[in-house]
Amino acid sequence: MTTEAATTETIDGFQLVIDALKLNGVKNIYCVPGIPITDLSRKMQKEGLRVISFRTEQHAGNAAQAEGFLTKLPGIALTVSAPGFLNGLTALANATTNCFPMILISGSSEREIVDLQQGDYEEMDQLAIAKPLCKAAFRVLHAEDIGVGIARAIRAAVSGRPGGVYLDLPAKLMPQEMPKAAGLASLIKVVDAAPAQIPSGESIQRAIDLLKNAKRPLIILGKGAAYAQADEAVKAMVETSGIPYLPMSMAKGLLPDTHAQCASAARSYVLAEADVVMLIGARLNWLLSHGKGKTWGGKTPASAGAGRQFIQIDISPTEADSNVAIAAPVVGDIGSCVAELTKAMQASNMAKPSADWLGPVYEKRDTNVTKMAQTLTLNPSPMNYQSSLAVIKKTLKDFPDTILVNEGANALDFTRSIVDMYKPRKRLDVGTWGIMGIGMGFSVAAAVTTGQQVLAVEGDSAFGFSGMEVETVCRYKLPVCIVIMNNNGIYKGTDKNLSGGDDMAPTLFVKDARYDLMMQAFGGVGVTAKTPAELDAAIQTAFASRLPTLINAVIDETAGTESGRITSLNPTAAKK
Ligand code: OXT
Ligand code: ADP
Ligand code: MG
Repeated sequence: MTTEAATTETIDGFQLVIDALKLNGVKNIYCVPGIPITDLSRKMQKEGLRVISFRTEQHAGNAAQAEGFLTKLPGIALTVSAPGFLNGLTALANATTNCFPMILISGSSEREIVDLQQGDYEEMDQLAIAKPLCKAAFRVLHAEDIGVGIARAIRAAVSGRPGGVYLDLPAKLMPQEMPKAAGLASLIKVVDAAPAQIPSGESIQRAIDLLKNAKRPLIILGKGAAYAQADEAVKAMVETSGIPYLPMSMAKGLLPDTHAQCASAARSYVLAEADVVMLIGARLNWLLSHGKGKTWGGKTPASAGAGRQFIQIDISPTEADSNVAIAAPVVGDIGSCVAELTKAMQASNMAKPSADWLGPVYEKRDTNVTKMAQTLTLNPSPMNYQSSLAVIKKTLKDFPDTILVNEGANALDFTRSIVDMYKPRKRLDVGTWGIMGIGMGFSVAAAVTTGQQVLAVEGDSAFGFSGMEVETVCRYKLPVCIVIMNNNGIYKGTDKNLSGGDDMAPTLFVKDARYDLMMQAFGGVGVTAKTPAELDAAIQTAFASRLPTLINAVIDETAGTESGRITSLNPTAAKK
């Protein structure tokens, strides 16, 4: 190449976007192609990014947020303009709500036309619409700013409290050319995007003072603690303290659910009785009854003096006091905070909780575990949630590396309490919003990101939200085994049309639907299981072959409860 040719060599927006993502360790792109990002998706694949193409953007977005939770790096979703962008927004908002890092990159139409509302192809002011639903939103207009745009998006997604970020790339940006050397020099490899945040010594001391004076201490581990990937440090702190702990749903397995200090099976008891509660990466939102009321034994929290006291470890300095007074906020990253706490516990020779507290907690737990074990041995016909989930419980015990994806109402709640988890970040579910539709997107990302076997336990309604993505599972030949808890409807299959008319009740679906045939349509394995033995055999075959499999597990249609375990949030049902 002549010197003259070298100086005029150019690079375009497509290549700069790809190079910037690769430079920052991005490996997977979850997308739905179309104008204006079809060529971008093709070029990404050509350049070695794994491009996983979905049937609807919501599920591409769900995959991106699951990858974010599993890896601590932002998962990337790529969509077309207006309608595709809107389809991706539910996932972006859900990621932000759950504190999962992801970046939604959308192509968009011409700014000049959009701003004058002149009716461009798929015209929409996407940046303005995305802003309230995510942590940060950026638009790049010039090729030379692509490096900065992607660096800012990555930092915003993973630093501090993680969340969703929107990156708007107008169609005109992609073919823009600039001198190659300057273009490459404009790319930024983000350094230390989520820096350690060390808690102050005073905050640690305040927490230790509370714990030392506690008579009935409790630790609550949330999904932020699982996300933090500080597994050994959390384990060391919990074990040094000797304090019983409760895992929130997606923190199950951070320490094995069979751990001697796990109080899951005594949940109501410990929440009502504990006098000092240490929250680690868990918010006092609706899932914890906002820290007050009946769940908490009706005791009023107080920042000083009598009543229950809270310690809250969180990376967000504004989380404390959001629902009740937090007597000892510890602000920092979980790894650093729990390491400091362990040191302080050891240095001060902090005593373990007394038998007066541990005795009743573990007695209650053991009684409930025994009661549950008895229920699980029953083999009613038709199969119910308990007898089918006894099989899944055994599966997770035999294959603890399996990633369990779980959604539904009863299908969610029974699975959470029956199926023990043994390893961190192996349970992905409906999270903070209780959102249906995460099933197939989360399953695809779990398989793509980790290579592990995935088992998706789905209510039949829940599955319907992302059911078409079984084609995606089959197309990429992913080791995903889907079990549909088929009870013919939402919550149960026996509702009546209150008008007495011919239409089915709004909570019902076609009776005895053959979801297994959907899987067969795409070359996957589809099986119906009517007994625990048939379910077990089908799962064993799926795991041995690692073939995409869907098991239509026929559940007693009378077995469910309205809204599962959250009936109290549904005032009409609660009165029934
Ligand atoms: O201590 P006590 O005695 O209380 O007992 C507790 C534990 O101690 C004990 N336990 C154990 N015992 C023995 N051994 C072990 N190992 C053990 N572990 C625990 O068990 C009990 C219960 O324990 P748990 O679960 O820990 O405690 P609890 O009190 O339940 O916890 C409270 C919560 C709030 C933390 C918990 O309930 C929770 O996490 N809940 C999440 C609920 C949730 O998010 N639900 C999903 C949303 S419901 C609804 O909105 C649905 N929709 C509407 C809709 C949605 N969501 N999204 C969109 C986009 N559109 C619409 C729809 C459409 S659900 C739904 C579909 C439903 O139909 P499906 O067909 O899909 O599903 P089916 O119901 O199966 O038909
Ligand atoms: P759960 O639903 O399991 O109770 P939440 O989503 O309510 O969990 O809470 C997660 C919390 O974890 C959020 O408040 C978030 O700020 C916090 N968090 C996330 N990552 C970290 C981290 N690395 N260090 C400290 N806190 C974190
Ligand atoms: Mg159902």
